[in-house]
Amino acid sequence: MTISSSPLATDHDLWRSLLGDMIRVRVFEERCAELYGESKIRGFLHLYIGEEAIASGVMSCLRPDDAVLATYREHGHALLRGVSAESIMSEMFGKATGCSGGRGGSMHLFDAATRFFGGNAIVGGHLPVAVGLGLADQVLGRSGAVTVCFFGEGAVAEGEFHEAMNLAALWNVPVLFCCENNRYAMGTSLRSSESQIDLALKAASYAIPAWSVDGMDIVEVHRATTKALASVRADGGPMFIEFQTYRFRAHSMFDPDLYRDPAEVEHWKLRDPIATFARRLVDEQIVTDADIEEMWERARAETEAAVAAAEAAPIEPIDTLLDHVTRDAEPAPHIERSPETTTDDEVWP
Ligand SMILES: Cc1ncc(C[n+]2csc(CCOP(=O)(O)OP(=O)(O)O)c2C)c(N)n1
Ligand SMILES: [Mg+2]
Repeated sequence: MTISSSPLATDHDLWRSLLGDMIRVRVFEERCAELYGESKIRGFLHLYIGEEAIASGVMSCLRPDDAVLATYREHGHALLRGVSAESIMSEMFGKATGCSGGRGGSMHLFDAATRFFGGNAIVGGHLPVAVGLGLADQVLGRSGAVTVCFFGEGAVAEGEFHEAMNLAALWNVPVLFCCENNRYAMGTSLRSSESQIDLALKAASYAIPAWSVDGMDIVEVHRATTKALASVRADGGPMFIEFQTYRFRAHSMFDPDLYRDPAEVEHWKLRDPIATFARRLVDEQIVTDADIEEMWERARAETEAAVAAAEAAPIEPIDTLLDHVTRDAEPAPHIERSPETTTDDEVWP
């Protein structure tokens, strides 16, 4: 699907706010990278830098009663869904005030109040969950509500992708599938792993209307999402958008990024969604350079306040350590324990 890049004659407030959204995500994540270097954030950390136009464009089209699911590269999605920077940062610090109580970390941000269903670390694992949420809306008659499911192109190699596409179409559930195709699944390029790399065609083969959109252009993202959501809300059935994008950083903080030609990375950086959109808005006299500098300043202030709150927050108290932990009341019958083995009951009260 191609949408012309005609001047942005109307909706100036919207375009300004979308630029501000992308900047918020960029600033937050650049700070996260620093904090990782200082071991304030530990475990895994997957940055979305370069892909901000997708979450910013899509999220701006959603209603409070919609549901959102994303992958482990989800800090920006959570932030733009309305989860506070403070509770996200605290979660990444493993603090009790984090949105998942400090138990999830970077990959497992959750927030029931904004219907943000993760933060999912298993590739493709949340697609069937999205279909289930959409089915619940349908069965409960919550007409017009849509479940929006973000996932990387690596998920198309998983069985869950195909199961989810099939059932979403078969049961006509209101899900918007947003495939963030950044061309690599860790170090594996799409070209080297899939015989069919037209991802919209894969979705269409399940009778789901599907488009491919430039994910580096927030105007295209916003316009395509607006149209797709209108269709899902009206007809109830699923839609699929492939957003073509690129991550500027390595897969995660552990990845030496040896599989990409540096020239390819530099080529994509020329299409930085923030820099290109900022230039366009200045050229079209929708914002000034001073407005843009103010957006960066505001985002820095928001992020620094979140860091300060996360630093000051308490770690999980020891007496809640076993909350949310479940186990079978009796050991499974096939497990034989030798007398020397410590039993569960000795460890867990
Ligand atoms: C089922 C499963 N297999 C393997 C992994 C290990 N893994 C973590 S991220 C990743 C790559 C996923 O790439 P993609 O879906 O394109 O998302 P991206 O990281 O590019 O945003 C893999 C294979 C996993 N988390 N889950
Ligand atoms: Mg990918």
